[in-house]
Amino acid sequence: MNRGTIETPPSEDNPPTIGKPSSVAAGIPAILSTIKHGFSKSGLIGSVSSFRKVNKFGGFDCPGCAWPDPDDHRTIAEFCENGAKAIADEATKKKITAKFFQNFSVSELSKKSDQWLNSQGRLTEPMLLDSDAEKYTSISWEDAFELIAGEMCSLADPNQAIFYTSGRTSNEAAFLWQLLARGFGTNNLPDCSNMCHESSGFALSDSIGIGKGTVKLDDFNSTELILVVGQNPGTNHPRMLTALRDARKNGASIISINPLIETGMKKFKHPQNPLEMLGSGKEIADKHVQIRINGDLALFRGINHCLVTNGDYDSEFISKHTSGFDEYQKSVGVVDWKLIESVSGVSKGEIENLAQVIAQSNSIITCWAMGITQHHNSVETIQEMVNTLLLGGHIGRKGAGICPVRGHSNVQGDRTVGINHIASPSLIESIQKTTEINTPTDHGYDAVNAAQAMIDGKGKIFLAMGGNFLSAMSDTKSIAKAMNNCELTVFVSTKLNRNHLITGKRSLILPCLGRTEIDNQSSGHQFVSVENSMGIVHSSQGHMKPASPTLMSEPAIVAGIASVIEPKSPMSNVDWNSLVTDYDKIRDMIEATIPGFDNYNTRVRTKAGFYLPNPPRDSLTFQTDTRKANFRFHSISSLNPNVNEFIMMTIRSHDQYNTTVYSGQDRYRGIKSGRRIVMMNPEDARKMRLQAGDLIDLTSVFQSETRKSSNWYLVEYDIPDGNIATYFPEANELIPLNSTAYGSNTPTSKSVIVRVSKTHD
Ligand SMILES: Nc1nc2c(c(=O)[nH]1)N[C@H]1C(S)=C(S)[C@@H](COP(=O)(O)OP(=O)(O)OC[C@H]3O[C@@H](n4cnc5c(=O)[nH]c(N)nc54)[C@H](O)[C@@H]3O)O[C@H]1N2
Ligand SMILES: Nc1nc2c(c(=O)[nH]1)N[C@H]1C(S)=C(S)[C@@H](COP(=O)(O)OP(=O)(O)OC[C@H]3O[C@@H](n4cnc5c(=O)[nH]c(N)nc54)[C@H](O)[C@@H]3O)O[C@H]1N2
Ligand SMILES: [Mo]
Repeated sequence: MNRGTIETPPSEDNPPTIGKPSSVAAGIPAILSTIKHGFSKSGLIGSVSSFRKVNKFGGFDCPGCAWPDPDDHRTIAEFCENGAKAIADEATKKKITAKFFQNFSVSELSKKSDQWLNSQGRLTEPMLLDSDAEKYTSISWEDAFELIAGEMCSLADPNQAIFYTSGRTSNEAAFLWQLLARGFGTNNLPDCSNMCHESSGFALSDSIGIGKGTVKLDDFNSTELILVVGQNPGTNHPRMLTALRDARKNGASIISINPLIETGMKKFKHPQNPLEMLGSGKEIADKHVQIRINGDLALFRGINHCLVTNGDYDSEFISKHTSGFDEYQKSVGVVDWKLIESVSGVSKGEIENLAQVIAQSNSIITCWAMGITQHHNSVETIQEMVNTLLLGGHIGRKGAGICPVRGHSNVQGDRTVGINHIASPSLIESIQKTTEINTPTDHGYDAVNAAQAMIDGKGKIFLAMGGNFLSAMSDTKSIAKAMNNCELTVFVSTKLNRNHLITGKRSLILPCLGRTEIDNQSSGHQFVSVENSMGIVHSSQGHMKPASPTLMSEPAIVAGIASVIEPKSPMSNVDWNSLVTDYDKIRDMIEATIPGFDNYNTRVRTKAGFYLPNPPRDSLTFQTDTRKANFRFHSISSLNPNVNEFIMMTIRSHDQYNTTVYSGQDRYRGIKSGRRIVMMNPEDARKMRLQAGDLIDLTSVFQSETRKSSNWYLVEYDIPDGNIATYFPEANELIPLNSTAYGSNTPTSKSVIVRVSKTHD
């Protein structure tokens, strides 16, 4: 039988076209790009009405990222160029119907590019790929739910089912999803967090007793210093640039620590400020520290060494609120500067200067994202960055704190309402109380372990609430094997992606409503709720006509599956279908189960929503083993590539949303077309006898394994020597499945050792 494959990645026939990186982010090009995306994809009327509602009180939450909106005011449009792309992509007028699937077999579709798949439009009908079929065909919602329930109830062990979640899912849908998994009898709840900020959650829970940040947006207005580490806000969190610009206006210094000098950190023109639009843009970062990939633990060790040995620390805060300082002081007292300089690529003098700036700042915010979380030593690095803040007492103080900047717009909320492969005793107890579900106590699979279980034949049904597990995960070929090993794969999705084509024996696509669309249930027009990066829970309500009358909402799909399972294999006292007639009932159940949601239905209806409790921020209370914030010490580890090996990071371009590719352009970095590119330092290229435009092969080396990927074009770029950059998801096949961060088990998407050779050498 001929099914989809990943053996022939769609290659690019032409070399990339390259210009100069931009010096200013946003401004006129961003507005033009916004208009182009909004108008061409969803039509004039649709785009104007959807942009008007985005991130406004009573409107819908922008699906672009998890950056918060101001508490008390919203500017004319609290959205950005890339949020607009995400909205236009969902609001597209193009549709995929059953006829589309008659025209193409999955094998044919699997040979198309990611950009082509996404551009075919919204999924509109439930589709089944049957055991021996080569094409998807229509199926009714009832039959789809019967099929899923039938397969699930015939499993020998509930742990053979895996329930994946991507971070766009609302609190309401996510809460029901984890109830279904746990009611069915498993904690197999991997989610995109496992590939994203899991390292942050893991490190922070141990250091400060909560796996979240400790700042509010308002803290950016009164801070003296902001460190932006391993993050590219100009592309991935453009609304953050407004906060950075305002912080600078108020006198804050901003330091960017990144192997690349990203455009958003150079200059910014606010698209809604006419005066700024006329000028040459406001400077953002005062300083760029062009660190080597994976050099951050060494850099912060050097900084903390200086702070401790110079006596630049807050003894009162340390003795009152922290534990472990004495041992930490001893351990950082002696450092190997040669090692620090070679691993970080930053000189001792520069590190001493940074330490001085830090010592002199009365309030510091440290922000980070994927440049920090996707390495072997991410947890160690994050704990060392937290140590810097603990030394100066920068927690629970105005203008200061920890700020991991989340990615998917509700990834933090999904975790809060129970999407977690580990169920805490208190969660187990409260779920039992509200639903009579007996949650198993064993840990379930995270993303990497779920993939391994499917490869080993232990996982037989893979159900995905959104996302694109195949392309988002490391080691694409292994994940394809994992998918093919399943009896059934089920995808609740809005757009077509590669995972729909690399499936189990049988596969279902269940098309759902998106954020922008009206969700009508029997009690009327519903809203959902989400939590942003700073712990604010607020409502999100769609206003657009759904792409098709056949679409179901995510909560209704979960209830549809659960209510067919319930009589076959009783699991709870939940009346699933009644819950989704009115989402207030789901919120009541969340309130009864999850701490911090008191008066949920009332408070979520207030203008800007409400803050969830945050003990370190609110009262300097730390729910750790010592009941204090912990200093943790870890030795500096490094990757040690051999001569002629490079450390590769896989990053996002300006024209993609994770695995959704909008175009081959990366405007801010000056890439006009081409995604199969390798950014390399010109000096390294010369040493390797390579030049821009050469076609090259990449071979990753991990333990005794190698993985090869061909057809990459060389681009000379300002990146530290010994480092290269490629785009995610094209380069994911090079990242070994078992190459993960200690503690968090996150794939090391920013730390891959590769060899580079000219194709056909
Ligand atoms: N438009 C758009 N917005 C998005 C997304 C999207 O794909 N498109 N994705 C969303 C999601 S899920 C997430 S998680 C976020 C991701 O947001 P980011 O974390 O900003 O995304 P990446 O492109 O992975 O960028 C990582 C940055 O870290 C730097 N870096 C890499 N390795 C290192 C290192 O070792 N040390 C340091 N100091 N820096 C390093 C890279 O040069 C790059 O600038 O964005 C969210 N928002
Ligand atoms: N090499 C490498 N790999 C990475 C990363 C990296 O930096 N480098 N980053 C990692 C990170 S940070 C993340 S978060 C993951 C992302 O992993 P995922 O969240 O699994 O991937 P996405 O590409 O965001 O998922 C896109 C799909 O979600 C579906 N979708 C969109 N909106 C909705 C909706 O409202 N409801 C439903 N049900 N479906 C919807 C669409 O069908 C779309 O095709 O990738 C990770 N993988
Ligand atoms: Mo993410």
